[in-house]
Amino acid sequence: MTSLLSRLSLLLPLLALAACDLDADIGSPESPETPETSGSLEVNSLVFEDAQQLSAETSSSDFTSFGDLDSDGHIDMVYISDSSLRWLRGDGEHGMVSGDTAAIDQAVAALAAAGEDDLGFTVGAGSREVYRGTVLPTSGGDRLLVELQVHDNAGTWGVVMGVLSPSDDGAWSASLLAASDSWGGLTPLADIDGDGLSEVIIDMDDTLHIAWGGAAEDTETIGAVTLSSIYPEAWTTTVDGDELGFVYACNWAYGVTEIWSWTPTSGLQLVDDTLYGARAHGAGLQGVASDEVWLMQEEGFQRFVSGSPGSMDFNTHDALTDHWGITTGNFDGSGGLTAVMSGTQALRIDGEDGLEAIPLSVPDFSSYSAAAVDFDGDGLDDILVADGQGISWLENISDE
Ligand SMILES: [Ca+2]
Ligand SMILES: [Ca+2]
Ligand SMILES: [Ca+2]
Repeated sequence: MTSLLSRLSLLLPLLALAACDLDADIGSPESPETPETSGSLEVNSLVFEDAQQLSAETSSSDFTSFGDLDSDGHIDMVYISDSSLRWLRGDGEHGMVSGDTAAIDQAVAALAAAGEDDLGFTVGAGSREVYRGTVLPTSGGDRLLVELQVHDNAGTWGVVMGVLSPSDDGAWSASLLAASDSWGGLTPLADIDGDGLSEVIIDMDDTLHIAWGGAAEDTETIGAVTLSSIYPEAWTTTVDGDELGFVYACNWAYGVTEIWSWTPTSGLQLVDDTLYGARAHGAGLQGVASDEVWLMQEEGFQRFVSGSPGSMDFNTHDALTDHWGITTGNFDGSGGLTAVMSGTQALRIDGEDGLEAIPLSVPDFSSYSAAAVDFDGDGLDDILVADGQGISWLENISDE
């Protein structure tokens, strides 16, 4: 286990970068089924402005997630640097400034301490590393999912995972969801039971649990997976008929290897364990309901087709020639998925017919560290690039 751990410690910063795009595909919360007739923003060519630097902060090797941590109506960016959670506040004037992390750091320390009973050891001084931080969209104030690797002074290690919640006075509180001596992950769901609070999936010890409302005291075990994954992804969507559930992609940092689905009626069902895809995508943020779930595999997209069990049968075939150079998001305002890569054509997924090419004008950017997010809130996802030069914004200025 020690050699695996040391290998993982080396790999984690790189793997986090690989996972960056996975969770940052933020689209419109509502995804119309038929954008042509819904009066949506859908545009038929994409135009992006030259890069504008938002911040000199560099985070090229960091996991990124987006939300509004201080409830001021402006999108903020959460990332990890030196094994700590950091955030950049969107200032509403096309800039980002470093957010104060003192209160968040205190809550992270409290979370680590809360895991000690389950782990059976005391977390040593300076032996706490955040390996993932994900925004949990929450009305009234976004919460944060935090995953920690901790050690005692003798080198025994474990994983502690929980939810950080903001309060009006700027303090953050920590709530423990799970602790274990093996790797696992958390991922946000939308509000499935309709009580107004998003749910959280806990993937730990080869078992999936739902923490209803993100509360440890309301946790339900829903079934076993082959192996708990460290960067799981899930999208809340209709899984079988009209029943809301989720599609779950196991990602052990090397790519998506298994897809599962769950509804209250059908429970946890294996959709496919024979695939291997670079990234899974919903048409929006993971904690927001999505009409569609896609897996990017080799040179095509595969779509989740609902059923009991569902399948990944719909395939766009070989439409993509360079899947490492693609950033996906709601770039056309339809709520569906659009893929942007270097060149003069973007690809739009048409649920019936596969992919449609549309004209594109975009400056060169490194898609490896890019994320889709509607930074200015105009309904069209923009591209944020986080690299050694800082954080840059490629504003989406496509016209209807
Ligand atoms: Ca904000
Ligand atoms: Ca709920
Ligand atoms: Ca925008």
